[in-house]
Amino acid sequence: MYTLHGMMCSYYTAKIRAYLGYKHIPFVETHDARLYQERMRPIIGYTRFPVLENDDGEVIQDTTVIIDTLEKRHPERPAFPDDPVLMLVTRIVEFFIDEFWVATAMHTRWNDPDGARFATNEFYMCFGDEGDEQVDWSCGAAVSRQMKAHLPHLGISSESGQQVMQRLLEEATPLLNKAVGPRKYAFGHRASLVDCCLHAGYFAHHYRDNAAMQHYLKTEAPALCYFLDNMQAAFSAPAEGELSMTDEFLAYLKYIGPVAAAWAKSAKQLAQPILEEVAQSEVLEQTVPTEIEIFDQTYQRGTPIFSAWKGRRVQEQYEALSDDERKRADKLMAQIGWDEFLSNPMGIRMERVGYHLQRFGEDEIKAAS
Ligand SMILES: N[C@@H](CCC(=O)N[C@@H](CS)C(=O)NCC(=O)O)C(=O)O
Repeated sequence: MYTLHGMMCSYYTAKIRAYLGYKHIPFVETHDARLYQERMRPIIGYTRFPVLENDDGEVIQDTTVIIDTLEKRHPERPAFPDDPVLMLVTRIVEFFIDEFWVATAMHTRWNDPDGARFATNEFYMCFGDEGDEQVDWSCGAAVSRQMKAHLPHLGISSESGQQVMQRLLEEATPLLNKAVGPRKYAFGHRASLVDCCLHAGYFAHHYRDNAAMQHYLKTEAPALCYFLDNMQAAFSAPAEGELSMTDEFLAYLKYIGPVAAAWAKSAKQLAQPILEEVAQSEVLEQTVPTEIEIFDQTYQRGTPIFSAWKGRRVQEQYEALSDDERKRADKLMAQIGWDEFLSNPMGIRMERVGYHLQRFGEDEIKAAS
């Protein structure tokens, strides 16, 4: 039996909850912050939600690593598409939603006073209302302070950054609302990992926080709301049938793809010199300043090297394709703006060792330089 240490208001917890439900993997979910601090934090070495604990003592942190591990261990009701080209698209969406889109979720939560009030109150309920606001994770006020401290490096404390996020939300959401809905998933009539990612992109913040974005979704994007409720109860989501690209989802990908690719490219360029310098055993946790051109504006934000790793995973999926698959992929990648990123590979690889990211083996470095 697995225990999911998460929170209802946590962006990434929604991805794993949907995944476990879809997979029919038995689990219990706990929102006990004290239990987390006492038992999980000493093992992982930092506080990050969600964490998955197995009865045999195994503790896995990071949604991507959790899903990679469980998908191998529990092949029934596969969440990864059989078609490697659809898997490539899944990795792109995962990269975008996990690493970039999260800024839209932080924006609607913390830059809307109603969202901030709602979230702070939730943190009080989860973490308690007595404690030192300056001491990490000691009470609701301390957690709110820490979360708000992320706004500058997400590029959403400036007015221009907020405008970029708002426009992205208002233009991408109607497209997704056309692509998913009742009995309708991103790749047709069957759910898969990409749906868990999209669900996470909206559920905890945009959909659940009692703020203007929630009202917008309920009034303007009812099919997407239906999908989000459906994925929250993903146990009953269908696991049979072929997955395929739909016209509606392709329209969504054509919109978000170039934004995601521009940022992946920028992260790659900035990560490369760091990777060339660091020792292999060094923990990679740098955040580098990145900027991309979007809507005729320069959007600046910090990019953790972790995001470059997620971009590298997209590239690895592409590199594993056969010649025929690559022909199909190249056509699609050109349509969604990922051709340039994928044709200029980053030589150096990274890997997760324990709960940290490190540069991959020495030989790799020599070969790349
Ligand atoms: N890459 C991680 C991200 C997890 C993450 O950032 N979780 C947020 C809550 S939704 C968190 O714990 N943030 C704490 C912090 O940033 O201090 C994953 O996919 O699990």
